[in-house]
Amino acid sequence: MEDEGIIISPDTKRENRVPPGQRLTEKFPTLHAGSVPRYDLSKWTFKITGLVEEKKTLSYEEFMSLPMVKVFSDVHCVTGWSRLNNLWEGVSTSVIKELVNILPEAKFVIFHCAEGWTTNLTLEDFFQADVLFVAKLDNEPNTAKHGAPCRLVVPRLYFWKSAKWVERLEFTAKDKPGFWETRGYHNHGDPWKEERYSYY
Ligand SMILES: Nc1nc2c(c(=O)[nH]1)N[C@H]1C(S)=C(S)[C@@H](COP(=O)(O)O)O[C@H]1N2
Ligand SMILES: [Mo]
Repeated sequence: MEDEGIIISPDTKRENRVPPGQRLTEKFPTLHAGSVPRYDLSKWTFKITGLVEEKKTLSYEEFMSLPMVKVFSDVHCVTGWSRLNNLWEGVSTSVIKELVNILPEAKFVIFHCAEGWTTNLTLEDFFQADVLFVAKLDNEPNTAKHGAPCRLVVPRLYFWKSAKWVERLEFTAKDKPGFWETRGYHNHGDPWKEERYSYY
């Protein structure tokens, strides 16, 4: 697959691709707090804010005409299911660096989603080569229940970090634990270390 220019998420090359405590499913369950938002795409925007030289707002057309890449990855949900062999297509996070100048003080990015749902990543995790905002899954347009029009996928972390219905990025110097991270989930979420929950 590599010769087709697909970015292969490194965890798919492990001899055992199923992290501890996970079981495989062929299905693709949906999980979220709140309801699936209904967007008027003619009014939908994607905003980049916080510690950037100049804030930026993109329309749906502008966002969808950004260059896209393909990523092959596995999905590991903290509730215990894993879904292998997903082929995503969308906007690589590296494109964000071409849209705005991120200030050197920025160390984290916060994802602001529909209904006020948030999650947080370090810039190091955000800019891994296999992280993208997906438009398609397995060659079909992504669906609303799985986060369309703008769904982040972070293959190397538990799936709750893969924010659905992203509306705004905020670059920050200080971390801001998100919806699940402030309700007992681990702040980082590496499935290979079983970073599921944190106990304060
Ligand atoms: N905006 C938003 N994104 C979200 C969530 C959510 O509640 N709201 N739930 C997360 C969790 S806990 C999981 S497991 C995955 C589920 O994604 P799926 O419904 O596509 O399987 O979405 C993540 N992204
Ligand atoms: Mo989850």
